[in-house]
Amino acid sequence: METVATAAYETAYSKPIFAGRTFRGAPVSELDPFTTEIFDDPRVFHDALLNAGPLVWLERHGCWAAARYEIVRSILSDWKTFCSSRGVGLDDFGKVKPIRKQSEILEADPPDHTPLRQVINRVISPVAIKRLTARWTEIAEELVECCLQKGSFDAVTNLAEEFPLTVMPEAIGLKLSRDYLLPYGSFVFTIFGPDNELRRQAFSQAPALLKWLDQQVRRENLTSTGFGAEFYAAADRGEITEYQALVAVRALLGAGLDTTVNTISAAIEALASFPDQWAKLRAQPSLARATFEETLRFDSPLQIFFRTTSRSVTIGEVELQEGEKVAIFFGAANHDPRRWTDPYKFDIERKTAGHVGFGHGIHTCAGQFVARLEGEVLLEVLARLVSSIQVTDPKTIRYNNVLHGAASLPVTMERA
Ligand code: OVV
Repeated sequence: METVATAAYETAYSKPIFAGRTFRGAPVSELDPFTTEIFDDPRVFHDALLNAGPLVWLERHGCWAAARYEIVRSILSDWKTFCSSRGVGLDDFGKVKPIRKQSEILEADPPDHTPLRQVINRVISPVAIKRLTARWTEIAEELVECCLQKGSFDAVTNLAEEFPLTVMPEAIGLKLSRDYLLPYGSFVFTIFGPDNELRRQAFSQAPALLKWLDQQVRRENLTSTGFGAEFYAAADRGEITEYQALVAVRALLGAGLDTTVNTISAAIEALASFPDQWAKLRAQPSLARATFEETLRFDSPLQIFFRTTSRSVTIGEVELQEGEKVAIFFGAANHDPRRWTDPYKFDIERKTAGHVGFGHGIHTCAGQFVARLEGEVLLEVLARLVSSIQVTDPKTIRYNNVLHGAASLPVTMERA
């Protein structure tokens, strides 16, 4: 197996990426991927993983890292061997009790996973959500108009957060406060990571967040139209249990906000950084959906989920035993030069099919059509109403163990 340790890798972080040793035939990294130095600049680390071979041993966490596109796809395709029911974070639910009640959609394998997934697929299918387009376009136009009046504003809080926070509670049918939506999303994702400061901080917020959540997801606290009511209607028809309907609402709240916020701000940042692509989008606003898709590849909002081996398996030359954790690096796989030409070029006309920004296989993002509609609507409105986007100050990063995105992105926009 190739082991790579070039000069660039040696200097990017506080310690070398590779220890110069192997473990069970794979290169060993002593570096902790769940630290601010890598959150700030993941590319060097990702390129090193991609170069090193099919698997790298992350010594700090006692787990494997998979970054190459083909390996990532093959792991995600093989849900029998690489299961989700033992958790998609670093904790093995076979050994550690989950802090949230185990998700019957995210943290489940077939056959348990299947009925709920089918209901979710139907309730938020492309056809089912199409009716939202006109209303969401209106909201996006109002919001962008409001930003244009400000001139200078924060593309994260004023736009990337504001849009999903306006359209999603209404679409789900939430009656109660939206105040905890983003904190809950951050919490859910960061606890997939290792026991570090970020995760301990999240734990300290758990009681308040889980109490809020418990109220939000109840049938009586949802409007009679909306995704939530439709999940409960499916329960009434006996397609899923009442509890599974609750799990579906909970999944929308956890997975459906921070992820799109990050993708929208990433798209705005990329369009500001690649003026030729912004010009292309302005000339042809119908490229909005493709722009959102390329953003998912270029700057993937979800960086890492884990799988657990349910039996022994060989990847490359490494023999994995039952009960091992593998970290799937979605963002890195979306930059694998074996698969993508010029991977760090943002190209809205690129053929993005097959990117793993929404994952791959039976657990592929269930909300992907909702996310795409949000992205398409907002970017199309920007392309029509805005002539220029300039980043005026460096962005700040929102630190999270598995999500990647900005906390602030100061911009100015001019009216078209
Ligand atoms: C994909 C995802 C993220 C967060 C939470 C859930 C799912 C859930 O099922 O609760």
